[in-house]
Amino acid sequence: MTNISYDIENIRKQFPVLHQQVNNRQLVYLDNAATTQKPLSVIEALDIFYKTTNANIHRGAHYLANKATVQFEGTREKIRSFINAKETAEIIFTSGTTDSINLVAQTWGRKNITTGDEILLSMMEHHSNIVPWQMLAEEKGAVIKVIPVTESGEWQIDAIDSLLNERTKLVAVNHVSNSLGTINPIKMLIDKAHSYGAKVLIDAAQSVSHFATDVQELDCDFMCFSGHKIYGPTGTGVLYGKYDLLEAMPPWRGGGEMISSVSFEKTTYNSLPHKFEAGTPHIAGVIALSSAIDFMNEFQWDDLIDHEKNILAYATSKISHIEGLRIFGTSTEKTGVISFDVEGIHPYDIGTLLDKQGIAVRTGHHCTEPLWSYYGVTGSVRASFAIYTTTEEIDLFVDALHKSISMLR
Ligand code: 7TS
Repeated sequence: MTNISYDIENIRKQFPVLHQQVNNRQLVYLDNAATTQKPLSVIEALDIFYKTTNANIHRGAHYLANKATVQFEGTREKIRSFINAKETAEIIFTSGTTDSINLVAQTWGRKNITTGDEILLSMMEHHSNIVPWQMLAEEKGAVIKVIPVTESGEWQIDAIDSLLNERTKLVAVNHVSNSLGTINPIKMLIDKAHSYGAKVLIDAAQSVSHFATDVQELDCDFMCFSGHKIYGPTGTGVLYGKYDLLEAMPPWRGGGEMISSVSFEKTTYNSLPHKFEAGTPHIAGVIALSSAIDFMNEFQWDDLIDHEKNILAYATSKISHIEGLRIFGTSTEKTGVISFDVEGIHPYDIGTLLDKQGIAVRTGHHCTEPLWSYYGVTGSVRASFAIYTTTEEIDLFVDALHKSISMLR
């Protein structure tokens, strides 16, 4: 990555959506764990694609088709380099993390999981890393096991050894929790799981935009993320898989592009990665995702991490003394997420009053219902930060929070 200094004003200039009033107040966007805003370069890449290039890929021999194909495949190489995969064939484009996980469950899972096999998840998984495995387990008679969490929102490390055994076929966990921000010690789990012969899928939806990911160093078998959480377009996502695993997996969706030849007697399938990319993908989105990766590559990870740590520490110190306020997720290893509730007040009411003051947060269960059951609540208010969040915005948020609480008490 080339070094540019962390110039927050310049960064914010690149995000037009931030510069608007909402409910007659300056917008303060603190819902970045749900989706990040898009820099001009990404918005323009979509615009330019439709204005100058629009054509279907891998099909026509004409100029525009070739141009679109080169750009689309160029993104694949950019993603390979971004996560340090060995080969571009290991990068499958999907519509997002949810789609990637379902792909693995429906292909690798249906082929390799049988009765009595165990799938290990954690208590802090997003529903999209729970439900596809439950559906598979139900079909195959497999068993779901769960790594419990501690009060501070970290894995109960000493429970892990007793949960892994030779029946464990898959471990599927997030790198960072969307509800708590906890950065999980996945390398340790990957190594332990491998010692039992289990495969490991990492849900990196909440980590790829926060710190460097190196799939070869991690040695994970599968990894997935969504373009829209890394400043790219919605409807784009990535599944990384080790080549040999992907090669041995049957295709999932049938259709154009994923075949080598079709006859009514016998159809043969395309090589990787196309075997898993049936139909016309989100071509414009994938090409614009390349601009999102370029945007990320302009920074030094250390600068991004420092900025986020500073914002998190500042916000945490400003709200933690509020009477009756409880923060969920207090690990020392966490990204810029603060989930909280206030005694006697429903999170939704706080969220609604914050919105009236221009502050966008998320309230509810954030698709992690089992986690909230563990805490004995139905959900939280969640403020989540990004590359463009400023301390001035945190001040506006904290003032608005004080006002909201005093109105609701
Ligand atoms: N896994 C994690 C850890 C997530 O945070 C999310 C989305 C997903 C999977 C699903 O991603 P998708 O792009 O396929 O929808 N998380 C959130 C959130 O926290 N608020 O809105 C979406």
